[in-house]
Amino acid sequence: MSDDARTAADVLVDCLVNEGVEYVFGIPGEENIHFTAALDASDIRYVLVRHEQAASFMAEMYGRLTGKAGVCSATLGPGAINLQLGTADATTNSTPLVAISAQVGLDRIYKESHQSVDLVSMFQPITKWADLVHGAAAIPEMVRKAFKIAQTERPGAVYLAVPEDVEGAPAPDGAAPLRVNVVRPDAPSAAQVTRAVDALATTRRPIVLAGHGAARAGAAAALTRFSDELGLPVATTFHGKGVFADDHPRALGAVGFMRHDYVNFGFDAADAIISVGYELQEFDPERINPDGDKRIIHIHRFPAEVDEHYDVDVGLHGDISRSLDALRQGLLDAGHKFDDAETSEKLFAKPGSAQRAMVPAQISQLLREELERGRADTQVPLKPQRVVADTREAMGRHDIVLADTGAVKMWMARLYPTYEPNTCLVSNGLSTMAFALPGAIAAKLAHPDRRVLAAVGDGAFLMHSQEIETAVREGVPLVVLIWEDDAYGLIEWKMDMELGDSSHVRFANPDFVAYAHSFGAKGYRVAAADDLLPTLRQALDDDSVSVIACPVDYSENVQLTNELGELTGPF
Ligand SMILES: Cc1ncc(C[n+]2csc(CCOP(=O)(O)OP(=O)(O)O)c2C)c(N)n1
Ligand SMILES: [Mg+2]
Repeated sequence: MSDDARTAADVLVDCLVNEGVEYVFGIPGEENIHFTAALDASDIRYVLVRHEQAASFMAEMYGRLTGKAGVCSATLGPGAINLQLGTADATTNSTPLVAISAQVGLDRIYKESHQSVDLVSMFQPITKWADLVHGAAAIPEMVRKAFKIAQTERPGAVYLAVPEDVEGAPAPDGAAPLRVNVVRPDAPSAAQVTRAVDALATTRRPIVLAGHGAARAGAAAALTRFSDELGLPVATTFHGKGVFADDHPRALGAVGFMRHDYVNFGFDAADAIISVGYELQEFDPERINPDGDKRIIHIHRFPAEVDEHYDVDVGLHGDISRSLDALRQGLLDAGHKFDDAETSEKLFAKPGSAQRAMVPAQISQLLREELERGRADTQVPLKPQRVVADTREAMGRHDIVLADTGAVKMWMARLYPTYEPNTCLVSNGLSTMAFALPGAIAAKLAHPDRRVLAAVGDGAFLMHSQEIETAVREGVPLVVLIWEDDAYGLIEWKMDMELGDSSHVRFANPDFVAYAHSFGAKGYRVAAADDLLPTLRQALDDDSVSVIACPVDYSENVQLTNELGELTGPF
């Protein structure tokens, strides 16, 4: 193309290429045809979707798995508005995402005009930055700024509106992408480390809480060293699942369930929380510090949010692995080691209580036993524990499962043993429904070498089932496991628990096998409990798109919350 024919849209695409963008997820519109054409002429793969909201979830999951902002694109007005749910989900889930939409031209944006709404104002509260591209010359700086903001801790979403007359304008002479620089974290200050060592010296039973930030920072190895050498137990948040392997002897499991779960016993007895990359949007700190009396060491890239149940004693701000290593060394040098043969008994025994000591192994044993009971159960509809056990059995350690929002998330997040970060993905910031199927498409594109499974409720599945067509057309193999209860199960659970009855939560489903076939995907129905594992294996080994409908018995839900409510600790 001669330089004369180059448009601002070409500059925009050059800038995306410069940022390392591999995929743009979206639906074109009349007002961004130059952008779409420029993408087509580039090495970026355009993944055409069937709903812009699904594009936003795809961009989010790509960003979550790679640390590089996922990009979604839509036309102005309705298309842009459809991008908002995944955009908000990305911001609340600390995930880098860049949403780009068209906007009406500058020649009419100031007046009442067809399809014109103030998109920038609509995106502002759900992004770290939202702005209108005022002219072609601004594109290199605005794109660089967008990616820098989206990808810098704490990551989140950014939105750019590109007016129709801007994208089609001639490219300004010399407009070219800017050099990509990355904000790098440093070591924590020596003074912070010393203060944290001193603070922990007065504690007897600290517990480590590893959150989403630890997963993003790649801090798994440092976290394991920290626990191993100091003898400290580790719980994770739902987003942190896998950053500390669940088969490690000091793993306590994931905290975040709506009731006092097994893992909470660890927090009940602790007098300090060493929190590693935890963000308060992941779950309310009141759940682990109800009296606000635990000493809190906050290790993250940035200072903590203010909350009366999260009164930080010392903050270590810097690279998370380096902070963990420095604190570990500081504690060892000062002679503080929390769990050797003599102290392990004391670790979880409340001072002055007759309660027998609880060591981490006893907590993880409760989780294991629940899963084992499920594995052996043969009833139909299947027990949730059986579905979780068989899903775990069918998946490899690196494979990726996305657990959608609903009762399904609760069962998966609390029970699914996870061994590597970002291999069990939930949305627990915004907790949106329906991200998992579109998200699975992006997960497979980000990691073609891994097998990907979306575990979704029947309610959430039908919110974005149209994306099966996208997966089939784009040749993206994945498995969708539908937990079928003919209801919005989580809401029914809450109503049953708190009101003793439920309303407006039950619905009918289509024939999921026929539905899958109609898209050219494979469809299975689990008729016996022992069918689930072989069906999962067959579908996962198959290089195609498969949908498995599995009836699930959610009478287990209220039973679980009742049991947990009565469980005071068999210790
Ligand atoms: C987009 C969206 N709408 C509504 C909700 C509230 N909500 C949370 S879980 C849930 C029910 C989910 O039902 P289903 O997908 O069938 O999963 P199940 O709970 O039955 O496992 C609802 C309505 C939400 N989180 N997100
Ligand atoms: Mg359901």
